[in-house]
Amino acid sequence: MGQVLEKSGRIIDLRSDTVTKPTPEMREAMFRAEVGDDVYGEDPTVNRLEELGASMVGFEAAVFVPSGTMGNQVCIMSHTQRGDEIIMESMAHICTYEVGAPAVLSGVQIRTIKGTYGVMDPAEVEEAIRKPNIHFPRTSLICLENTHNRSGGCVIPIENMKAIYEIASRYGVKVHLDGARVFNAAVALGVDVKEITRYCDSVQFCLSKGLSAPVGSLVAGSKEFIERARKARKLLGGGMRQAGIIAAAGIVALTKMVGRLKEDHENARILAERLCQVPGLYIDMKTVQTNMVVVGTRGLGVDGPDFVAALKKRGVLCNADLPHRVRLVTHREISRDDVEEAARIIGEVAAQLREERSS
Ligand code: TLP
Repeated sequence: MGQVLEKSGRIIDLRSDTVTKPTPEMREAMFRAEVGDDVYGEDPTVNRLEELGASMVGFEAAVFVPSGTMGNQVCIMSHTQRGDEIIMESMAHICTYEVGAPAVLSGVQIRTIKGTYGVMDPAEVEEAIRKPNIHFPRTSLICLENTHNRSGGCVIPIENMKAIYEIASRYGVKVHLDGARVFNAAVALGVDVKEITRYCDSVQFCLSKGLSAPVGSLVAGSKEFIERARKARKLLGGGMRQAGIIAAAGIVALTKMVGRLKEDHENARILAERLCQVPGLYIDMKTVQTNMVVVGTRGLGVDGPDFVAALKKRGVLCNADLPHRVRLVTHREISRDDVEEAARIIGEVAAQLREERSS
């Protein structure tokens, strides 16, 4: 085992905020949760979570789904028809990390637009919306992602969302927000999350990332939309039974865990500032807006997966999200001390690799 493990006996896991475990308060709530069969709409804890989630993001209704991926897919399925085209940013989670699901499950094709820090130019979005022509598919949906994962957790400005939403409305096209980390965006902007979610027709947000619940996401929208989404969830096998057990943790996530996300953002900033000092590593500080730090390794002459493997030996876990880039994510189980320790280890590993490359 690496030095860190020898010294502190602990691993610093910066792979994702998905690794967070439920808090003692969540476990207590799970233990005590009142439950029923949710496919019959009879689980009081799920019903409470859905009402709470819907009201927090300013929609009429919500449905509890097992994952962010299912949340996005249920929304795509409910907004589109087979053969439609949906527009999103070229590095969106939906087209990068969801196994081609829109094509498989909904029979739609994706049209991508290259963004800057995850932000699409509204004029390009308007141009990409298909105008009537017998040859063209119908554009039925635009998907936004806030925060934007592959750009390093960047926040999509509210003005940009508003501009795209207004264009979409003019063409009768719906807007879905992949808000896996929308509460990180709200905290970073210092606004109520409703200020963000007002510019979409549906949103999915994850309870199991920085908010630390063990499982689950919510999909929110109009009553009529959520009825369709509930049916799509059933079709995908996501109709759960006594799901109040996990919904109980989700209620704690929404009521107790949002405010603390700012600690994760502060820790990410400190980590980024430290790593900026390491020769061979590249960080675009403009991307360090929430709880992620993406680090270019090209300057070290090392590719991302090799850097990940070298760090793992020293007890620091992270992921390579591009061939020459690693992603570090801060979360509730990463303290300020962990960040300092991780920065120190990453600096040492980088120095060692640099030396090896130059000898
Ligand atoms: N993202 C995960 C991995 O899939 C990459 C992570 O570690 O960041 N939308 C966005 C923007 C996401 O970042 C994720 C998860 C999802 C959707 C999917 O959520 P889950 O993992 O619950 O299906």
